[in-house]
Amino acid sequence: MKDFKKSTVYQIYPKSFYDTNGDGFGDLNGVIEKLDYLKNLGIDYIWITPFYPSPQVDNGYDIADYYNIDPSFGTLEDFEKLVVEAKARNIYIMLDMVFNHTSTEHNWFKKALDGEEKYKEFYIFKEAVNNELPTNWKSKFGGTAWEYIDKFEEYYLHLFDRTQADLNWDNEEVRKEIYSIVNYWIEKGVKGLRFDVINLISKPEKFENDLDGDGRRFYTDGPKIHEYIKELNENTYGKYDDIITVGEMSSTSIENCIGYSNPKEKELSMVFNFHHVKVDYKNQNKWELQVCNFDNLKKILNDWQLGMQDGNGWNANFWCNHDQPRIVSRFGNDKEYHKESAKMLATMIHLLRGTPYIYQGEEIGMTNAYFTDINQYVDVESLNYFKILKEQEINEDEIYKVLQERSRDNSRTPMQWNSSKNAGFSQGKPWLSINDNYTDINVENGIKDKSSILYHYKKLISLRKQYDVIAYGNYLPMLEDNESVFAYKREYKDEYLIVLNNFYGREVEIELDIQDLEKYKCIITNYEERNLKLRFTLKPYESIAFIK
Ligand code: TEU
Ligand code: CA
Repeated sequence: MKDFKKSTVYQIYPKSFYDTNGDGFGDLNGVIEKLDYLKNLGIDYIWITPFYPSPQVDNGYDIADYYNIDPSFGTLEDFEKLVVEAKARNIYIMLDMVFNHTSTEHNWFKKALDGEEKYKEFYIFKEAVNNELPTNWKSKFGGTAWEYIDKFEEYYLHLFDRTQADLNWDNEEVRKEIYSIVNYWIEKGVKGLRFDVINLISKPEKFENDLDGDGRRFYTDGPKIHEYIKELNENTYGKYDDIITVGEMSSTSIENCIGYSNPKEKELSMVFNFHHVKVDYKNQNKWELQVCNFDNLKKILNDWQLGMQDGNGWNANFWCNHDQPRIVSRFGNDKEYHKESAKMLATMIHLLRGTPYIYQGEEIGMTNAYFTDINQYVDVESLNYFKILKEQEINEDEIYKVLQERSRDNSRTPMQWNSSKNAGFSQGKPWLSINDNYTDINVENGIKDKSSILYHYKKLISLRKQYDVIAYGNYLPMLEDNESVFAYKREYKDEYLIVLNNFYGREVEIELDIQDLEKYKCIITNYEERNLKLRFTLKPYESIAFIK
């Protein structure tokens, strides 16, 4: 059995990972073929984003059938083989469970539209109020959250795309269907579950306009959320002691996340939150640019580290996923300091208290796509916002600048395996353009060079297994007022860890207050190894960790 505090999770976006049949789409066999690469990296779990039958409006987060595999990804047999082959390499599979909504192509929704009352109750249909929409809530992908159905003279709720209808969790029948789905996959040998936007499932009793917001305050961490997660736990994964779970928590609070992840509460093993990856949003708006507010980043990460520790909660720590731009292009420097800044960011996040998640390609320093033509973009959110920003009469150059930084397609470009055609991802035409820098940034080059970003990640994964202080230690912020350095200490029994990270491309001098200097040894760095001193200068993007 694995200890999730000593584990590292690797996220695979299968559509962009490896294509084995030349149709331009990555597939499950592609994941199987690359298992040795992942074993070598040392990861413990693979989280695979949705591969179920889906019209792919939101790249699989619009599920039409929870019990099958979309033919473009393969078959159930392929999936079963993946579980077995992964296990043979001591890797477990974590599935992505999307239960806030289904695709409107799901049978439940189709039956609802056919007027079957039982299935209408699976969703959230409301009448107009004073000839207006039921509420003024906004979809997270732009526009209203309500879609009108003529024949019912009613609207249904969709917090995401109009083809992603929100499920009615207050209906016990819905909850039971969900338990069956989860148990079905557990029986197939799945050892991890990632629950998509799970803190949005409990809607308020009364639906009302949000006079100063987009509605999120009514359904985020909603009234029955803890009750529903406890019930889910009890009826599914809670019956086993070797299944780990992670909840994706949108706009949440530390207090709620302690509830979700404190083992006493019997809800989830750990939680993702997104506050630290919004520090470059201007006015909280993803579509307005601002440079990373470093003070804010430090404050948020320190508050979450300390808050979750005090409440015995557990964080899932990450910089990248399939919704986020590439971190080296974002808080690092993907030009002059590509290697240095990618390694610094890796060390920074992996040595925190919590379980680290790596998103495919992050371990070789993949960068943003920098697409220059709207036809290169595929993501529904990017396409919607391209229209919305145009309607706001923002000029096209500016819109491209925003998309180049914020589009989710940045993280979804195909994995760069080598410098051959299509980066070794596919023999056919890839569904999304490959980043031009693949001849330089790719796995094969990473394997050849012992000083690569790839080896740095490999080392971080093994350090977590080697030193208990990384897995279990207490967290203490250091140099809190420093404007360029993110530093912290960890302590566990008689083990001590010090981590120093320069977030900028200039030197910075720091002064430390530490006893027993000579007892500390360097365990990882992105420059030369050196000794700890009370006063020293960190080089551009330098990152160094010491252990006593
Ligand atoms: O994302 C939830 C979510 O709200 C965001 O990360 C979202 O993509 C972002 O706010 C848009 O700016 C999850 C999945 O990770 C995402 O891929 C899905 O599109 C979404 O849920 C709907 O299922
Ligand atoms: Ca394929």
